[in-house]
Order: sequence, then structure tokens, then C-alpha cells
Amino acid sequence: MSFSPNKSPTKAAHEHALLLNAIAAGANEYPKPEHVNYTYGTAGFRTLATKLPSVLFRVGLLAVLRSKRLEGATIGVMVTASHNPEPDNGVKLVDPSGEMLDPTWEAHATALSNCPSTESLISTFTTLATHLRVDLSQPANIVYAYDTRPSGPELIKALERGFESFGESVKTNNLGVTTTPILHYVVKATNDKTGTYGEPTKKGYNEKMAKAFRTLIGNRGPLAPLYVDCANGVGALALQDFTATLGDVLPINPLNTSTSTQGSLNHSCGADFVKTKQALPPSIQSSGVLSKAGTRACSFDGDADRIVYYYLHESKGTFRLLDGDKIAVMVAMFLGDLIVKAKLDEEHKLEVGVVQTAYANGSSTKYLTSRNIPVSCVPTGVKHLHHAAQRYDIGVYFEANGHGTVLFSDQAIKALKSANPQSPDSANAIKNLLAFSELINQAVGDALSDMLLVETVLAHRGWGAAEWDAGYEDLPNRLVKVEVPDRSIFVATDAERKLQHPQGLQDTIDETVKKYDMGRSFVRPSGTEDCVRVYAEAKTATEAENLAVAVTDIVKFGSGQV
Ligand code: NG1
Ligand code: ZN
Repeated sequence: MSFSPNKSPTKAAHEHALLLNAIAAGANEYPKPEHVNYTYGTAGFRTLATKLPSVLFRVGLLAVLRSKRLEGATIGVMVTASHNPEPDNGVKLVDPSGEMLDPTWEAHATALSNCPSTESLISTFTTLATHLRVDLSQPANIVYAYDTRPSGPELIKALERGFESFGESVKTNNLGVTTTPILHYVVKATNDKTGTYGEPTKKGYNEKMAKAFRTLIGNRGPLAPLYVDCANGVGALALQDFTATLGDVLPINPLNTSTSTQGSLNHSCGADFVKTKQALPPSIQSSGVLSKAGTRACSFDGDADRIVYYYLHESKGTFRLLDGDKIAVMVAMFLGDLIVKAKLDEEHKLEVGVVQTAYANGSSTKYLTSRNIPVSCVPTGVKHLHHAAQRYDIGVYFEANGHGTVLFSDQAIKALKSANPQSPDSANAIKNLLAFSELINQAVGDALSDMLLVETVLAHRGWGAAEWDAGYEDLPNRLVKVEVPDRSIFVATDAERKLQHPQGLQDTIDETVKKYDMGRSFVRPSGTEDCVRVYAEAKTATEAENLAVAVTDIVKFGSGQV
């Protein structure tokens, strides 16, 4: 198809015709494969990389539309499939504040990606631009990055082809191979009008983290060495850059850093492996590095936005996991104590709250609520957690799988900056709270920043991993992936703790759960994989296992498989 620029009466119409011609040429180069249906889910688009070039081209178009709609505010695009295996890839958009794409635009991403032909893409694009009132003459600014997957560079070309359709009105900044949280940081810092968030570069990120960490550690360093499993992913490169900036306050021993070995990414290592298997990565097990008492380690996931810690029990040698729930609890308690020490005036009192999902271990929720820390439960997906955390002065949010951060509200920062310390101790607490707000990524969960957060709290408490772990004992639990013919028949409600459909299934689950001591179980369709997830916890490991099996059977029955 072609549009005739020369016959157009006005300059704008002429440019519009040129744009549509450029989009049509790009769309022809990147045709949508037949029989594939794409959905912009919790983590953007994610599937086999070979199915993604047409999606990347179209995401390029949408990113430009979004930036133009927001008068040239910088939009981020991250190409990653996080903890998924290497043949997968994915893409997600980042809004100007550094947060996930506005959910109302997710449907536009889905619509563009599913247009079956060049004609339908042009027509959907034009309709979207009109309905969303996008002034195409506005400038657009995009920052983009990708992880270490071999499919990254080809997909980036398709994305760039999307941007190029708009000619010179689009300014781009390619950050290259970078972690997801660094991309979010750069987007936020680029759009920050106050100029105080930090320099919008990788260097700016490293310097900001290193400065805050040094302030917080003070003369407590150098800390005990830490082993970091980088999942053979981009976290290895980020960690190397960061340690070069930080120096030797925190001696880091990176493990699983083979970013160019084919098939190694997330393979038998990384945060998702450790959390799901509740075991050490075999490479760490066989290296024996954790056998020295008191040694702690952590695992990043493939794009370094998740982290879990672990160690071996001193006498039993058993694996002990310190997951997102354990991080949230320790951090919330510590920040709560700092606020008490800060002795702020009555009208500037700050409250720490915690946001969890239904996957949070019941023991962690009980621990927090019994200590009067407010806890909210929201549906799975970072955007839900992030928004709920914004309602607290200091909102700690973590998914059990290790994705999370701590948000400081503007009022909290103002209260801390304007406080009149009553003593050297309170001055110190205020200074430390402000340093935490610099250390912790305010845009998104960040393995590196969260690692520094954990290390700081441990150093201040004078704790090792065992003391941290001693707070509460996790209830034994099981997470099962159930493949069903059509997961869309499963509809969850009440922060995904109950099933609304298929009708009657929840009653059967409730009846079953009652038979287990301290039993809890829920079922929800995954937002990132073609499956339904069953979670079960109970007083003993055997009971948790049996409950998971029983509920899995109910799900299979409900999906018509039995
Ligand atoms: P789904 O597939 O919707 O369960 C998974 C994780 C989420 C979140 C997203 C995005 C579990 C049980 N689910 O979502 O917490 O991290 O991936 O990556 O861990
Ligand atoms: Zn991730």
C-alpha cells in the first residue's frame, strides 16, 4: 500500500502520508506471524523470541505515540524475558515516572500487535492516534535497553525500525545491554524536572547508589564477603560496573557470570530457580563456598530486578531461604525503628506499611500484623504493589519471589528534610532515612539496590543471615503449575485469593483447605505463562504437599480435564 505525499494539500498532510508510507514499509518487513495471539500482560509481551520481531516494530510505534501524547516526555522500552529461559524474549514499556506503562495503554499495545496485515495495522494506528488525541507533530523521546539474550540485537533492530518511521521528530537513547531497573532509573531521572534524582546515565546510577551506601555504612565496613549468583545474565555486568565504582566497602564474589555461554542464562541458577526449587543452584552447591559458617549469598534473576538471599544452617547444613517476604519484614521493622529514633514532631509522624500478594507466606503476614505494621494484599503484578505502596508514607512492597522496593512519599521526604532533630541520635536517624531514600530504587524492584539495602540493614543491626532468619519460621508451602486447556475460564477475585469462576470451585477448595492444619490455598491464572497456578501452605511440608495435590485435582476437574 502507498500514500501519495505529493498530492497532499498541506505540509501536515504531506508529512502524515510520509509517516504512513514509512510504517507500511516497516510493517511489510516485519509481518505478523499467522495463528499467534499476543497479549500485553503483567510483564509486557513475553514469548519465544522468534515470534517477536513484528511485536517489537509495533511497540516502537506505540512508544512514540505515548511520548508524543505526553508532549515529548521520555518513555522507556526494555527488551527482556527476565527469568524465562534463553529462547524466550519480551518487551515492556516504561512510563515517564519510571513506573510500568499506564494500564489503559496495555490494550492499545495488544491491539497493535495483533493486527494481521499491514493495512489493518495502518488503520488501527490511525484510529489510535485520533482517539488518543496524539498530536503527531509533537517531539518524542525514547530510552531503550536490552538484556544479554542472543535474540536481543535483532529485536532491537525491529524496535528501532518502528521509531525511524517517524523521522526526525523522535530522539532516541540506546543504553545497550543493561538491567531492567537501570533502564527504569534512567527514564525517571531523564524526566525529573527538579534535577535532584540523579544523572540519567548508568554512571549516574552507580554513583548515586555508591554514595548512599557509603553514607549508610559509615565506619562499619568493610563488610563480610557476599556471594552473588548473577543467573549468567546482565546482572553480572551491572555488578562489575557497580563494584568498580563502590570500591572495597562490600567485598563481592560474583558467581554464574557466563553471559556469553549459550543456554546458560537462568539455567539451574538465578532467583527464580532458587525460590521455586527452594534449593541452592547446583553450581553453588558443588563449589562449597557456602559451607563456611555464617556465609551468605544471594541470587539475581535474568534482568536483575529480583533478589533472594540464602545460607546454610550452621549445624544441620540445610538450605535456608530468605526471600522477598523476609526482606520486606526485616526492612519494614528496621525503617520503623529508625522513624522512632528520628523523633519527628507529631504533625510529621511517618507510617511504614507493607504491601504483599497472596503468595506472601502466612507467617510473614502474621509477624507484621501482630506488631501493628499495616499490611495490604493486592493482586499479583508489580503495578498493583507499586500503587498500593504509594499510599503509605514509606511503603515497603515485595513479592515473595524477591521483586520489590521501598517507596518514600513526597511528604515523607519533606518531613525528613525539614525536621528539627532533638538529639545527635535523632539527627543520625533522619540522615539515614534520607540516605535510604537515595539508595532504594524509587521506580521499580532492583536486585542491586535491594542487595545494598539488605546489607545495610544487616550491618546496622549487627546481624548475620541466621539472626535475620530468626524472626519467624516460614510455613511449608508448594507452588504448582497446572496446564489447562483454557486458562481464561479461571477468574480470580479478592486480591486473587478466591476463584469467582468456574462457579462452585471455590467452595470445593474451601472444604478441602479446612481439613489441613493452618492450611491456605488459592488458584489463579498466570499473567505471564499459559497455566494456572496453585499455591498451598500448611503446618507441615507433607500437609502443604497434600493440599497442593488435592487443589490441583480440583482445578483439573474444574477445567474439564477429569
Ligand atoms: P504470573 O505468571 O502472573 O504468576 C509471575 C510471578 C509474579 C510476577 C510476574 C512478572 C509468581 C507466582 N508469579 O506472574 O509474581 O513477578 O511473573 O514477572 O511468582
Ligand atoms: Zn526480572
